[in-house]
Amino acid sequence: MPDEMLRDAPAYNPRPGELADLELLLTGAYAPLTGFLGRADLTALQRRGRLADGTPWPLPVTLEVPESLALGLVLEDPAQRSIVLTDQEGAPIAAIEVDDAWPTREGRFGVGGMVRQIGDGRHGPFQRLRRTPAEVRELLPPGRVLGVVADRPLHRPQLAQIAHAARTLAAHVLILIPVGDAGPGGLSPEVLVRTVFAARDRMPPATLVAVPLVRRGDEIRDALLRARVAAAYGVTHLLSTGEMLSGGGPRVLVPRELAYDNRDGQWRWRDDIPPRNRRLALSNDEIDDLLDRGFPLPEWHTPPAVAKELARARPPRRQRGLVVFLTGLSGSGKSTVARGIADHLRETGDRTVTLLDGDVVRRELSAGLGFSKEDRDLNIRRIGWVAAEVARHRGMAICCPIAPYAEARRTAREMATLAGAGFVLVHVATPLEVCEIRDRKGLYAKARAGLIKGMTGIDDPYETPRDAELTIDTSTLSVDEAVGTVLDYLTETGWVEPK
Ligand code: PPS
Repeated sequence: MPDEMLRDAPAYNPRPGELADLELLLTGAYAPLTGFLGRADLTALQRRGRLADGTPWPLPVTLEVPESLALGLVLEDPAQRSIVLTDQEGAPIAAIEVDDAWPTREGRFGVGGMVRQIGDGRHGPFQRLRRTPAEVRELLPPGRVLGVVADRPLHRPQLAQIAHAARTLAAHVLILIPVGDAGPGGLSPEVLVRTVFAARDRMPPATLVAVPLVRRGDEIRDALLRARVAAAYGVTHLLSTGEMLSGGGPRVLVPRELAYDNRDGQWRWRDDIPPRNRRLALSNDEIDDLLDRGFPLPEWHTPPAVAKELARARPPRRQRGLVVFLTGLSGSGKSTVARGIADHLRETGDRTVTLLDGDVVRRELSAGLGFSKEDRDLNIRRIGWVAAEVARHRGMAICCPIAPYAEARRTAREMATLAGAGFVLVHVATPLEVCEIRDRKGLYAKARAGLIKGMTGIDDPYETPRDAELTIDTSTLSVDEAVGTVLDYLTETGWVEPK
């Protein structure tokens, strides 16, 4: 269809995962797929793991649009069935010629059909590293190609496995770096790209390509899709990093576990090294723990250039922003403990401290809000947002609202995490009876007398946290002890420097 015919076509900006799929469709990485799947293919896929024409295919590749947009199309008329797909800024990337449309969920329609590139189709970060499968196949020397999907940083054991496999196969190495979403360890694509490049001089000659692969969360199917994409890029042998698979695509090599031999500093098969000379590769948790505490990753395990990138991406906890979030019933002692922590850290700590106290927040930030679920959720959202901003700038925010709902607390945690900060949830679990006896503000008495409604713990819910890092009870601890318990925890876990 000529482009003038697209002038009147509606435009739509797909979600990031759909845009990633779109790019893989346009570049041919999803060959033989040429568009988003329609119902016939989706049904066949669900029933038999194959497309309607019998081609094996691991995963649905789908596009959803608003109902109003889908209903405006006339599928029988080639001039009225296209949608222009744009990037986030609204620039056109491609057009889909819709040949199937169906309701999926409230207000949304699935659409299937061929996609066609508009302009150079480029969008998203890492443009310089993105190459189409055809471009890459062109670059590759003839012969075998060992593919590695580098979804984690490459440390010495992985590098040794790559070198060994490349040597055994006499293969050229092609490293595919998935940049569609954060990796399994939560590493951003940017960090992943930087760490993989930092390992480049420790690899046999290799071609590196960024590919917008997005994981769907089903390990086996995700691995099968990666194998398909790797095959499109010319990979003949794929070094597996996780789940094992067969069928379609390149041959998959399952590497044996390597260990460090401290007699000569070589990495070799674990079982070829006597146990007393053997050092096992560090687990991801061990690596994170070292970084969190500010220890250098050991050179026997990680090339210094890779270690440097990782330390840069994950500075020690004591240098990161932090949100300490105390939750508990009214009168549980949250504010008193929070003030104690704040006082202590203002005197001795390295961060600026912002105390987001309940009363102050309700006056300054949440004036006008009441105590309905909606208002409480909004209150916690606002507190969470401010706290995350404080922590983004490496400060410390201490919050002490009741925060009775788990979901709202989770949102606050998420916002802090996205800001690159720590989040420590402290459940101040003083029993209701004790809070009620204290009744500093007389609210419990009023609630019992039916004078106020919706009092947390009386006739309004409090969802006990299951994800608290710490639980304290001020009916069995003095204020000083409670403050001490929190400070000890923060010191032991590396968030606060010991003084
Ligand atoms: S929430 O649920 O997190 O939004 O609540 P929060 O902002 O922490 O406000 C709690 C304080 O408001 C007073 N108050 C009530 N609490 C609970 N339920 C009802 N219905 C209610 N009405 C007023 C109460 O004094 C709380 O203060 P604290 O410091 O927790 O005792």
